Amino acid sequence: IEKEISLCLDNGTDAIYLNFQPQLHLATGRVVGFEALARMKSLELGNVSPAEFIDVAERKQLIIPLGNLVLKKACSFLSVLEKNGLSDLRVAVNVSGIQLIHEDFGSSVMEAVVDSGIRSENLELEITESVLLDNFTAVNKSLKDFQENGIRIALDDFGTGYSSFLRLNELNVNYLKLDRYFVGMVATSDRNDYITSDIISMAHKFDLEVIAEGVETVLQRDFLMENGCDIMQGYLFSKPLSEKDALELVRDGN
Ligand code: G
Ligand code: G
Ligand code: MN
Ligand code: NA
Repeated sequence: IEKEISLCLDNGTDAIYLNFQPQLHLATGRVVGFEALARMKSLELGNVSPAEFIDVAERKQLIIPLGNLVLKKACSFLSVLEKNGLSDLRVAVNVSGIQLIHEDFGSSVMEAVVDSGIRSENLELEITESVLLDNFTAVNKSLKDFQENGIRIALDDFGTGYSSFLRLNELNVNYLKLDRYFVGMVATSDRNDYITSDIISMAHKFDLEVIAEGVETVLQRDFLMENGCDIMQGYLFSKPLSEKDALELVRDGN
């Protein structure tokens, strides 16, 4: 896996590429953007899951260049969207904690934006709660810098960590991504539903929009809609798509 990542970084092989999962505005049913999800496929290894190769990249000091490659590919898709007149769609990129605390991360992101010529407002960074545990002040400051440059921030896997609940009032993020654990619990008991709907209303009190992940059933979607959730993502609407299929989806009538 390490060798494949290095080959991809050094020789520009296409072993690592992005899929794009559509995100839907619940009230209107329109696609508002995509989450970029890294994929690896090689002749020798077949398909390797991102959990596996991201972990290798993090341990072998390859996550910085790999993360930059992902940013570049995501910005390149954004520029394709813009060239197709779809300049109001966003693309969210998952960012590893190691990237986020790296001193050059801010300039790498801005470089990817400037080089591709995209609007920074269309780029979103997904961060996880864990990186905030040890580095709250420094990370929160860099999130603010991104926001001042137009870039949006989403807090991924919300509800599965511990830290941000308490400091949500200070956190410089635009979106909460409701972890699919909570979505999966919808309609399994009243008590679970209280938690899910309370997270949504609490987020709104802090002026955050809520993106529900892992929406698989009509029942879940209807519950989320009734409880004011803003955006959904999940197999009910679409699995992650190739760049070509993602473009087709939004080009043919969105
Ligand atoms: O793609 P999948 O649906 O299997 O994602 C598995 C995990 O891998 C998710 O937690 C996702 O956030 C993470 N992941 C996918 N692509 C990237 C990426 O480009 N960078 C980082 N750091 N994590 C990613
Ligand atoms: O941690 P993160 O939210 O970045 O991970 C996204 C992961 O969720 C990806 O692995 C993606 O393939 C997966 N995913 C996307 N939609 C669904 C869904 O509806 N159900 C399930 N179980 N997984 C999903
Ligand atoms: Mn994510
Ligand atoms: Na998630």
